[in-house]
Amino acid sequence: MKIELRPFHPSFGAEVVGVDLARDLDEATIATIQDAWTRHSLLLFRDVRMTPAQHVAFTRRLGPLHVMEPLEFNLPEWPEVFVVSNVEENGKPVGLRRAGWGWHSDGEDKAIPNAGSFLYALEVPPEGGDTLFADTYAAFAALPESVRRVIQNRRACFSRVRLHHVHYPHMAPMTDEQKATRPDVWHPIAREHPRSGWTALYIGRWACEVEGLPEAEGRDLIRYLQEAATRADFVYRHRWRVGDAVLWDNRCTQHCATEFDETRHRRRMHRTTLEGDLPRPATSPRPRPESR
Ligand SMILES: O=C(O)CCC(=O)C(=O)O
Ligand SMILES: [Fe+2]
Repeated sequence: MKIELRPFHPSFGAEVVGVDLARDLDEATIATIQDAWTRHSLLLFRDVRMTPAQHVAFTRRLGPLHVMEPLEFNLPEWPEVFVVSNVEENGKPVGLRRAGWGWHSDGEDKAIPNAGSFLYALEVPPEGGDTLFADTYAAFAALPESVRRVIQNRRACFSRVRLHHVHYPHMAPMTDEQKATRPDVWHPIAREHPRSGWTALYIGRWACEVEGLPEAEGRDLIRYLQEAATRADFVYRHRWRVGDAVLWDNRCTQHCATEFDETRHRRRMHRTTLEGDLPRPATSPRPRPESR
């Protein structure tokens, strides 16, 4: 069957029709998916039925996989599969609750952030629990020239240690041992995508300081940039159906999980994660072209 791409938002995202992810796909199909992913940033596959083994096998065709740590919320027999869920079995949570309730990209607070993530819906609530996605190429392109000049060749500090209590108030504070494994990292705010060469606005909820600016000024700039990055017209809301799988690019999008009634409904998602590379500054910025 021929692969068809159906864009579902004016600026990014496409549904991929005609691929069975549970099969061993040929090189040409993988190349088509890679190319579509580079152009659209966000790919949606519907009515997917795949085992954890097939989920891992498909994602691995796109690049090396990242194993989330601590291992606590990964499938024991498939550590490459990270579970996001509010479900408990035998009195134990099967996955991380409330993962990503706030705008971010995966691994932004790590020295090598994740290139992509591939989230697969196994159980979804009848309402709520949507995921929002923001197009940060569009956000960069829309920045006023004066702001572009300020962020050009500047980095932001992303800190798990400083912001853990803000973003994960329902979790235990970090131990000294955990803190030692998550040092602050600095990433370029105008980031060049390693495949497309286009410039994305790279900021997120773990950003807390801007290089060369007094702390308060840096925080104000981060707030401004985070609003610019998640402007309503650059946001797509995904309402999950069981069997949906979304592959997103963490280098040029942000996402935000939204709440649902956790006392009444179950939500269970499996995620594989692609290893990334060291973020490169966009030394001569190149906004994404209008057409895709
Ligand atoms: O559960 C979701 O909708 C997304 C959670 C999240 O941020 C992630 O899996 O990276
Ligand atoms: Fe996330």
